[in-house]
Amino acid sequence: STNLKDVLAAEIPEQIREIKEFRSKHNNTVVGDVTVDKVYGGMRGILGLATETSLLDPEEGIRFRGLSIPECQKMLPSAPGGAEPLPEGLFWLMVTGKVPSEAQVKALSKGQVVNEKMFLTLLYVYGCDLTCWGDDYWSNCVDLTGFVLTNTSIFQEWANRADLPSHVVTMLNNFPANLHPMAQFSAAIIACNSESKFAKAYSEGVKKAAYWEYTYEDALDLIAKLPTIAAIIYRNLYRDGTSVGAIDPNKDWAANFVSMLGYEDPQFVELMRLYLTIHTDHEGGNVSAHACHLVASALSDNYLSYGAGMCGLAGPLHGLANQEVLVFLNKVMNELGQGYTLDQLKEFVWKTLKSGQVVPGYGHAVLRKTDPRYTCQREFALKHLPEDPMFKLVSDLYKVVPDILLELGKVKNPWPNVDAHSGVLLQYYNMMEMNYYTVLFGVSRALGCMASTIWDRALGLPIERPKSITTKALMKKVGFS
Ligand code: FAM
Repeated sequence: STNLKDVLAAEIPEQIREIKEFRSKHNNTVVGDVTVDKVYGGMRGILGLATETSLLDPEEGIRFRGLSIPECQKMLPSAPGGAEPLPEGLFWLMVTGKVPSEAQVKALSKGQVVNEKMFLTLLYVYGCDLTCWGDDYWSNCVDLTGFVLTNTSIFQEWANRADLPSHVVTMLNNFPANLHPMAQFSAAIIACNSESKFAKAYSEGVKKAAYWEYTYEDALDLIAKLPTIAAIIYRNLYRDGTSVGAIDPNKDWAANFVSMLGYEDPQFVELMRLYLTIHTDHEGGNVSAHACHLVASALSDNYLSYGAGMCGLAGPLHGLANQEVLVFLNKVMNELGQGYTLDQLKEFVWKTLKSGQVVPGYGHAVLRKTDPRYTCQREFALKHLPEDPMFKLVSDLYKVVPDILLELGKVKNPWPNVDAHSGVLLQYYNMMEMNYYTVLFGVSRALGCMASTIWDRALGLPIERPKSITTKALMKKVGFS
């Protein structure tokens, strides 16, 4: 089937059965330990979450449902004439665990055309009595098709779900220009809560077994709306409030997003396909995914929970690092100019560290090697912008920063992460507004968070509630006096 919801519905019972059997045998098997260090150390290293969509290996980096980034680049469908994977394909993979066909990916971007057989099935499903339609048969058919298209979710995929409620557009248009784009983004997402099908169904008493179906609908609606929200923010802040234009159902999600932002370069579209693919997911414990999962565990709908995740992504140690990197690179260029030497770069990095700041784009809580998301962006740059001076600066920093961070002694991972590279690629295609970069990250991260939230509801996961303790009680517990 090219219908993701049908494919997912077929997967869920088997997954529930497997977990049930596993838990019946291993619920009491110990899988880790908690030390005092971990209690104070941001829960680093505590195994406490099951997240199905991706797994992060400290040495190798991320795998989405078992596939590395290079494997995704090879195996996921790309756009006609393009080389980079379509984010829609990764979403399908994260939701179902299976690599989609081109037709499945297309159906997700575009929705499906109602053919005659489907139409007659719908007539049957809606229980219409054709005989009473008389002379108005065809016009009623047209009305019914419209009704079905707008009132059922079956055929409304991303291109068809992108409209925003008017109060959200009004709110975005009224935000002051000094409100950070991520604050605007989070607030607009949360305000879409008025559209939540889950919240409505819950208030009407829907059964727990059906939660995932409404969560799925909200997930697809939210993913479809994000580029529109993001593009309105961009146009309001940097393009005099010009219109984002209409969605083209023949274009994929990334291509529509790029044209709503006001860009046309096909290479930039390719970059965005890659960008929106690699930022989707980084297993469950990172701040944005974890915040989203935590809030969703209270059965807050997808808009509320993803809005919470985006408030976390907006922090400088997490998603805002891509903005911070560009600020840092510009400072280097302003101070040293293009003719810098590696020794001057080293000195600049030491100065940054001695002033108490972190080197943005370097380090990671889990990774212990160069982030493969950095590597694939570097490969893109080597292919498309090898002579770009900002790319050269990023490459030169790669030569000097790891040794400096190692010398510092306390940094566990001296290697670059995803954010060290993304900004220079965007700048090359003339997207210069670095304050906006984290919004792009946020559009992408929805694919992972939404795939996970659907599974949270399908598996009936409970409200999250880890135990906390006071220092006094902890001291007593371990016999410290
Ligand atoms: N520059 C300077 N100091 C750093 C550093 C860096 N890039 N990375 C880590 N450290 C310091 C860290 O601040 C800590 O110092 P204190 O003990 O004085 O507090 C020490 O090294 C040990 O930290 P760690 O265990 O190696 O890292 P954490 O797991 O605590 O933190 C990061 C991980 C990502 C928050 C940290 O490496 C960092 O601040 N990096 C720079 C910001 C950044 O690039 N964030 C983006 C991460 C990215 F993958 C994402 O989420 N999008």
